[in-house]
Amino acid sequence: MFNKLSDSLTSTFARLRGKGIITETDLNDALREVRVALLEADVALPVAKDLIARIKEKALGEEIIRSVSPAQMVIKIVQDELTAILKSDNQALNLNATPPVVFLMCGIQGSGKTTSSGKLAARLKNKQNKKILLASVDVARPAAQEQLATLGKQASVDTLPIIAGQQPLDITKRAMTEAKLGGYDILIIDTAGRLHTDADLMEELRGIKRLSNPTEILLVADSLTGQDAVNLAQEFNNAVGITGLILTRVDGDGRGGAALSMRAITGQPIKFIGVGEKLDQLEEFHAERIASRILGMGDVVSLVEKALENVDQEQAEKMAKRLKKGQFDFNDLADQIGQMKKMGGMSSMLNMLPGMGAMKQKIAEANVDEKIFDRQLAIIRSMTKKERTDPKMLNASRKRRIAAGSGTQVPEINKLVKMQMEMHNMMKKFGGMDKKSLLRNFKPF
Ligand SMILES: Nc1nc2c(ncn2[C@@H]2O[C@H](COP(=O)(O)OP(=O)(O)OP(=O)(O)O)[C@@H](O)[C@H]2O)c(=O)[nH]1
Ligand SMILES: [Mg+2]
Repeated sequence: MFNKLSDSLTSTFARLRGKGIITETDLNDALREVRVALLEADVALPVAKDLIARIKEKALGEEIIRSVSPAQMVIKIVQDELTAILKSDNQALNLNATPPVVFLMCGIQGSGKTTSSGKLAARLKNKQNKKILLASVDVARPAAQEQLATLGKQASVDTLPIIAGQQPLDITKRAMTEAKLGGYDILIIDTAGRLHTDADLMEELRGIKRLSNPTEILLVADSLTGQDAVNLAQEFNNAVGITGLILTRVDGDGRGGAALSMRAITGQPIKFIGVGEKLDQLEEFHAERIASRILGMGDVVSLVEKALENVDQEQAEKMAKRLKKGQFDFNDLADQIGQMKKMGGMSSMLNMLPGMGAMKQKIAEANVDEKIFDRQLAIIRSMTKKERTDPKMLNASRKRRIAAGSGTQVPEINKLVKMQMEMHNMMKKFGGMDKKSLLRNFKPF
């Protein structure tokens, strides 16, 4: 569901990338697009505004000086702020009460309360070995209690026996007694989504809360909800004071803004996400992962860290010296290809690169084979020492000899020669760059 936001942000950052230095104008342009992307994804205006202000403050501050590259730094700041908005310390369910611990599920009609109650029960039973009692107090919709009983059966979790005609507050009292007497660890109360009026619904919820004293009041909300999400979350929060959110239909094609908005507006954590109709399709919420997904990027920072780890320090310094003089011959190219190989080849790198969707497609189109590194190295090894340091020597007959020696074809050698030339020209232009910039600008093909 985060694809839409992710797509527009990815194209914004694609324009930023490649830039050595980012001016305030660039930053403003980029942030304007980030803002549009957020709003288009249904992030509520105050939330988007606040986010942009924080990003701008950080990006213009001194943090950018220590950056990997200014563009990457901006992306990183955006990602960090998204993560900060989404993240919370108290994501785990609060079991801190004398059993039976009560969880109260609330939310509007059709948001996924009943399904999520079943999922949560299955999860707590299977993963934490808890003894769970499910109880539905939904007498507003026909067969609502039966629906929960069916889910309970599927999950092998007990449900409170149904007594026809009993009203929500009485059902709540009975559920409490049953949970105590039956030695249950947790009682999950599923509620109605709609009564005659919203005021009635809120009043009923307050009554159930008073009787059951829940440690968690979980607002179940459909992630496909657009701008309404904010009002909705606020309304429930004002009425009963929610302690957390369960976002459902994250498997759908919504625009992803609801998660950000509801989290920001209520200040309560997103505890779980529903990713399908089945009982086991409930996942813990991971802020970093969702922030990355929203940005449509891999972990830029870990990519750069990995790159730096793998670069042989000494070799990098030697290289830096040569670059200062604007030199780049086949020996240097061989070094670079070796480094690329060490870094785990293209495919593992691509998984960490930003905008990997677009990149991967390009790579697939270009039909790049990782074995290409070995072939390129073979070509360079088949050159004489002189040829390696003086690429201009490579005439047609020398190329034929090298092709025969390396088991390749002349066109491949031409490609490599062209690559060396391009690198050489680039190095001449950028002579004096530090090793980080060097890495960043190295394109193996
Ligand atoms: N794809 C998908 N479907 C879901 C998810 N969660 C719930 N659903 C479906 O949404 C529909 C409504 O779910 P319910 O759990 O009945 O919703 P509810 O909030 O209890 O509805 P009321 O009791 O009528 O207020 C069902 O068809 C569920 O299977 C989810 O995470 N992904
Ligand atoms: Mg229901």
